[in-house]
Amino acid sequence: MNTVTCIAPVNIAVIKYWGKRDEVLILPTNDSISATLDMDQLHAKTTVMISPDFKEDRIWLNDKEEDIKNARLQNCLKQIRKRSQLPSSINDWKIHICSKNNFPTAAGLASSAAGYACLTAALAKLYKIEGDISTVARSGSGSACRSTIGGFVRWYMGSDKCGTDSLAKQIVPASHWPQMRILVLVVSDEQKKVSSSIGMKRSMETSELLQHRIKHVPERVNKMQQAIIEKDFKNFAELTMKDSNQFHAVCLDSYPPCIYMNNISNSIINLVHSYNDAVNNVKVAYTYDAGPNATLYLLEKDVPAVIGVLDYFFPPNENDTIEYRRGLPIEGV
Ligand code: 2P0
Repeated sequence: MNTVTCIAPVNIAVIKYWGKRDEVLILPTNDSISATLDMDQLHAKTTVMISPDFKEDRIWLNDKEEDIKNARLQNCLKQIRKRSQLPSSINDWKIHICSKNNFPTAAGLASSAAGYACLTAALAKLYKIEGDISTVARSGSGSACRSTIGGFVRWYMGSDKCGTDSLAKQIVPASHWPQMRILVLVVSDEQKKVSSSIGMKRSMETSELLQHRIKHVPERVNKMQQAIIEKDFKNFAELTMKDSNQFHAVCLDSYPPCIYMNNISNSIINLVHSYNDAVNNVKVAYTYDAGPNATLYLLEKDVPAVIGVLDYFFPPNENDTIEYRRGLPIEGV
């Protein structure tokens, strides 16, 4: 086979990854947990080709040629070629990579996660690699390891120095909790000013709160895993919101602060708490990545009522492109 095309979805963390203990190998300071979205929704699509006619490795991202010498890209390529099952004569051929996202890049919608997961999956297929590929995706972008697997996924921080045990594993498939839905509210599709990599480096160097967080995340991760296994939405939702809030508090505690959310993001937080108070239950949870866009976790039966409230307070714009009427299911791999 000379050409392989793969699709990999975005994942949205409910326990956030923020901080590296090794910048080069991309080893995190804590475990994290996410849900991988359905394939049909926000995703990256990558085609890789190998040919004796290609003179050099090349990559195009969203129709624009990028530098193949990028260190993270090279990390992935080296690992893949080392594990390749192709005959060595073919292994030496050059490759061309073409990748596209169907959503805004670098706007806090986990574009690098989907991108590197997709690239890794396509290369693994082309080079006939078997076994775990999450460690390869991780070396491209940390959160990408979680997008190589469907359902609810835990990225174990691992303990060895080479990173061989810093990998993603499925907690449960999407079919375990088929009522779970995700609404992505695009507040802004502008590129973020401080990239996640720079932001988390700054937090590691300057935030005392991050040191506190690192000590307490292990307990929270276990509680979250339990809530998912027991399908306990109330605990799941409260842990999700608290973790998002703590992550953004760490960002503000960094110096200079990383300000990812804006006034609309904050209004959505207030709206979610007001809604939960009004119905006297925890029906919706928000979470924010390194950007102003909100992701809401809720159950299918509550989607119509929540969308009604959102439409009332944030009337849909004629130009809105992302269809969120039904809520996005998580991926059922
Ligand atoms: C997460 N984020 O757990 C957290 C929450 C952003 C906020 O993982 O430097 O793009 O490539 O490893 O993977 C974004 O971090 O950073 C991220 P690198 P990555 O989803």
